[in-house]
Amino acid sequence: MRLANFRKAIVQNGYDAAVLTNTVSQRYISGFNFTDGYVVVGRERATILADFRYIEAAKAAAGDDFDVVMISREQKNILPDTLSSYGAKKVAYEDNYLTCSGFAALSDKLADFELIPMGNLLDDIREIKDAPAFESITRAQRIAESAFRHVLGLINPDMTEIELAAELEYFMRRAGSEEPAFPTIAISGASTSLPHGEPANRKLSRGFITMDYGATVDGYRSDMTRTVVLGRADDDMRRLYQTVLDAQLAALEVVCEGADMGAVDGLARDIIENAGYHGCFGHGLGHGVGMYIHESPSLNPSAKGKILRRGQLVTIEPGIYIEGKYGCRIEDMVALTDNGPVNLTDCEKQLIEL
Ligand SMILES: [Mn+2]
Repeated sequence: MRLANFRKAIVQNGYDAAVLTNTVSQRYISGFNFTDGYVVVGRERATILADFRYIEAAKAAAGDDFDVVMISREQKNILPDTLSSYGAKKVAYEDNYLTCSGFAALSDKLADFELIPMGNLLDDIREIKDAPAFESITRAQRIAESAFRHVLGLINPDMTEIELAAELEYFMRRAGSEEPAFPTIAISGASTSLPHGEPANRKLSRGFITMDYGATVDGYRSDMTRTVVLGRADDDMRRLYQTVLDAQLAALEVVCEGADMGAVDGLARDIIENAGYHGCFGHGLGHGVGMYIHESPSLNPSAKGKILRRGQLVTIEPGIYIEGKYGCRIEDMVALTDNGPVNLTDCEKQLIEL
């Protein structure tokens, strides 16, 4: 299905073939995960080009749709030779992902072909998730949720922020996560006013603890944020937490296929503004998640007029950050499926005091 969709786009754009150099694109299209080599897709044929380190695994992973050819010293021209065997002239390349030197090397290898930048061609296909993508993200999310419940029993004032991040990551790894979805955020006290603060080698402060993290399954990421309190929350903290939660629940009510992205953002933003937290929600409401942790679309004030589409997946993550004091964010992921919006996050979010 993925290969067929990509091939259709190749034909529609008048290309003869595409050379995929980005590992995420290669895995998405071929199902094979490797870090060096090429996936070549022509109008009729497709080939995985891998060296000795990967060739056995490539042969095992490749379905009927892909030829597997070894890159070796004796076959220096295997990439142009493969394209020539397709009869290709116009060849699309991944300008979004190649470095300048990577492009120079590719141009050198493919001097006899017309190279055309493919822009967002494949990213746009990947943005609309199929059922297996949603399943992988859901599995990753289930792992992240169990890690959350695990650390709730461990958090104490003698633990450092780095230890908390490590506990989350170790638990997820043992539960089958390929790697953290992104560098785990586990911050406490005054650091929680930094939306993307880094865990430090210092003991957890009393007050808010923000954990923003995810797992990876089949190359797909999950993304969740929970804010808990070490000790007791005072009235200001309770009011702030409840405002973030109200904003999130309101946005979750309206996010769906056909909704205006700017309007969903605005609904949550107005709740926070109207509660008196002016200028304290300085980032967008949400973003797409897939094989990258941040993908299209973006829910933010400048997305007015952009419409959410079936197959997209977005986070809903309002926050309030009081400079020098503390902050709070609550984040779920919503899939816009054929059966309507589905919140993939199944994790408690009433204020937890530890
Ligand atoms: Mn996020």
